[in-house]
Amino acid sequence: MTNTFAQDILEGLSATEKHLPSKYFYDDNGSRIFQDIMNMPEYYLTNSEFEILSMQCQQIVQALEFSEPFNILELGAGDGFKTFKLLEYLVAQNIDFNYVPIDISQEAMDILEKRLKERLPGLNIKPQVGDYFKILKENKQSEFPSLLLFLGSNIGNYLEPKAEELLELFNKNMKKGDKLLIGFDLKKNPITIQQAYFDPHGITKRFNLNLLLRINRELEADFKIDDFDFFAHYNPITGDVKSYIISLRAQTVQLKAINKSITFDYNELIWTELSKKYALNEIEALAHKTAFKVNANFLDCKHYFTDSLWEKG
Ligand code: AVJ
Repeated sequence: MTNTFAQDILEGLSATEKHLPSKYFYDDNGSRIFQDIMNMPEYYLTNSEFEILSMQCQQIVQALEFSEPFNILELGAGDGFKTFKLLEYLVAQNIDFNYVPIDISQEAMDILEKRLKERLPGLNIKPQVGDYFKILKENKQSEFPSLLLFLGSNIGNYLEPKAEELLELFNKNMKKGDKLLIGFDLKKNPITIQQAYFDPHGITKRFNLNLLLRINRELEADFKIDDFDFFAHYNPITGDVKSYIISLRAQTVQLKAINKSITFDYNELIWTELSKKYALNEIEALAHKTAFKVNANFLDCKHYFTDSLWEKG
């Protein structure tokens, strides 16, 4: 199950239709570029979810119906910017809870911990760097109820069978009555979505090409970044945004660390990411299929995004 970086990259680049896993975008540098994406006006997801978590935190906390103390585990916390408003509300209400942000970037967790300790001195925070499921499994032993946060539309990165598998794994590692607050980006005007992912500033391009730089560094490869470009496309029927790296020339790249070479055709594509958009009825169906019950949906005023509150039945 634990494929290494080298194995995953080689497998993806050896396929007839080349692909690379988007989870590898997030080295320290990639996590920083993702912060830049979240700050672009076109990337509406940030503001939509921020609005939900700041304007509706009272309703969200009410809907939990938890006894105190409880745990909040955030999967892929990043800079925790969106979650701040919810945490701030809980601290201001003197609600007794532990906040456990989890991320694969040590740098992101260090920054988050430092910032939260300054801004919310009353907060109980225990950051964890590493594997979601190991931490979730340990948390299942906790006597306190738990809220899992899987925000920011991270679920959109998974193909349907993988999304179901992941949600079933969450479910298995939760106690009856535990809740999951999960962010879904909703289907909307396709132009709005297209602009968020194929941005005019070239930031999302940098985010994608950074993966080639990471391969250069970690696998001693010789990708020439200027010989690659970026393309993203939204299909409003399926709800799929697909992102690609384009090879601008016929070229061969050496991966010295694993003694392999990869040949690219002129204009050949490498598929790098899926960012799936959902309709509310599709979210409902996904919850039921993975043994959850939907307690509530919290939408922003434009109806661009929902934080959906699920309960383990
Ligand atoms: C972090 C997975 C939610 O798919 O919207 C942003 C990543 N990719 N722009 C997304 C991303 C291109 C983002 N997620």
